[in-house]
Amino acid sequence: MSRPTVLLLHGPNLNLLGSREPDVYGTATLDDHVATATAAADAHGFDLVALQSNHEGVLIDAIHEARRDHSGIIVNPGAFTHSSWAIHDALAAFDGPVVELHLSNPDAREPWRRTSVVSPVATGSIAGFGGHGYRLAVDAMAALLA
Ligand code: CA2
Repeated sequence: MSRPTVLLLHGPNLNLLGSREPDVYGTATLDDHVATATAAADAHGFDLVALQSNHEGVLIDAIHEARRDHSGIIVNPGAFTHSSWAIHDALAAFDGPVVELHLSNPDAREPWRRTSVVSPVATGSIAGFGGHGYRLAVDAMAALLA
């Protein structure tokens, strides 16, 4: 029997991780985080499919395709977290569990980061734990899929 798959989705500028703002986002690259999450998922018996895009429509298309292809979604929407009702609507149309993930704690930063339009359509949110958040997000997803 084939293993379930979970979409690990990253939004704009997260491809720059490790190259700038290490005080906020750490020194690990996006590939490092994907490798951490992939190993954690493997231990739980599911596979991850990772995608990063700087383009809102690409992210929305991936969420739509997840309706057919994936059991759950772990998503760090980047700054779209705070503005994209289109990503909100796409996630609302996904029937499985959605884990919202942030490296930093947006609530402890600038006031405009305190609103997430993704949180209302996420099963739960993990923020502020840096790279460790990937393990927490995968553990949460495993519990939700069990
Ligand atoms: O803390 C997070 O994970 C965020 O989703 C990161 C977003 C930010 O807009 C959210 O408020 C919180 C920004 C990602 C930008 O990442 C960069 C990485 C390195 C250099 C520049 C930007």
